[in-house]
Amino acid sequence: MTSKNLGRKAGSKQAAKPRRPHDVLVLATMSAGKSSFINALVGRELLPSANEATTACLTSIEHRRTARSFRGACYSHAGSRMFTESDASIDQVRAWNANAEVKHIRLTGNFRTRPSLARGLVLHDTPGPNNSQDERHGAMMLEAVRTVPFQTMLYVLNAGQLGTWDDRRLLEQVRDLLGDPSGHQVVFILNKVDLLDPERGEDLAGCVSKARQYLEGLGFADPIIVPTMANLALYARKALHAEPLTRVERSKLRQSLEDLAVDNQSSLHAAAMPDAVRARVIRDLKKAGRTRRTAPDGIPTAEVAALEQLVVHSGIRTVEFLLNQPSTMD
Ligand SMILES: Nc1nc2c(ncn2[C@@H]2O[C@H](COP(=O)(O)OP(=O)(O)OP(=O)(O)O)[C@@H](O)[C@H]2O)c(=O)[nH]1
Ligand SMILES: [Mg+2]
Repeated sequence: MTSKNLGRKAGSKQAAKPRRPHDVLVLATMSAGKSSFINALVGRELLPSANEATTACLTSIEHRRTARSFRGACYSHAGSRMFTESDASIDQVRAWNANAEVKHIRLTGNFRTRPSLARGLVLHDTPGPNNSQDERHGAMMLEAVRTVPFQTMLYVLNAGQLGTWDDRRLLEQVRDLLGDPSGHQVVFILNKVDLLDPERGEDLAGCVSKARQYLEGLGFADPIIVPTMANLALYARKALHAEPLTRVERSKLRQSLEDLAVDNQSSLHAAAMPDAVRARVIRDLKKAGRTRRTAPDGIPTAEVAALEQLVVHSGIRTVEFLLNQPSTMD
């Protein structure tokens, strides 16, 4: 595999199938939550995430509905395949990511999303470029922007650190590299909104409006901004699959379910997006509230509806909808 086709394996069996490819490049400064966000979309903990420089390689994850497990392979800087795995786990991905000889990891599997995402979706995770310990992270991110044939860019903003110099520099770089922005769909993810404290004046609508001013000032006209809580969406999806959560994860999930019982629409109303998309997501929220889906082992049936509503409220469902319906953004 050469750096020219980092996104897709040319000549592979999948390329022969008729389908609409949709490559999505995920960019942000370090620790904004790119990998966490992708884990939430995939519905399982597949990519390592931590509050320090974590992702070191370009990691491409393709959604294949019929797959029973996540198949993986990693590639060297020279483009040769180094290792393969028929059932890749987060530990395997972590080991490949830590190997300095690995440049690119490819994974293929079924994203646990309801309703299912469109076929042909490939999410490309990149390293945060502002790692002062390792300049290769910045070079890797830039190479991904130049070589991945993406149609959509998800740019993750950290709601708790809006407008840092590093973020501004990266956005200016992205804007200049994109050239004509109308050639791509750009969706801004305003992640970690669970950290805002409305009682201290950090309200969500104000944060979205600040983000909008910031982005417009940098030349991104009328940006789509989706507030998200990637961590909570992943915890909810893990709970829905009866997967174990840590004590801290359980307590954060419980707290957000309590918050949701008080207010479950403000994040959807605060989002900067076309009204048609908002209306559709609010319909999904109501539908999730009425769900009668059988609960997996250990989850009270009543909680399934609340967990599904939390996934919608977390903003993840909005992004899934935007990815499934790119034309809504025209
Ligand atoms: N509170 C909160 N924390 C989050 C959220 N999303 C991610 N995090 C945390 O933020 C930290 C960084 O997340 P990552 O997903 O590793 O960030 P990244 O952008 O992939 O970082 P690099 O790969 O180093 O560039 C981790 O500790 C996550 O648990 C969120 O929605 N809310
Ligand atoms: Mg990462």
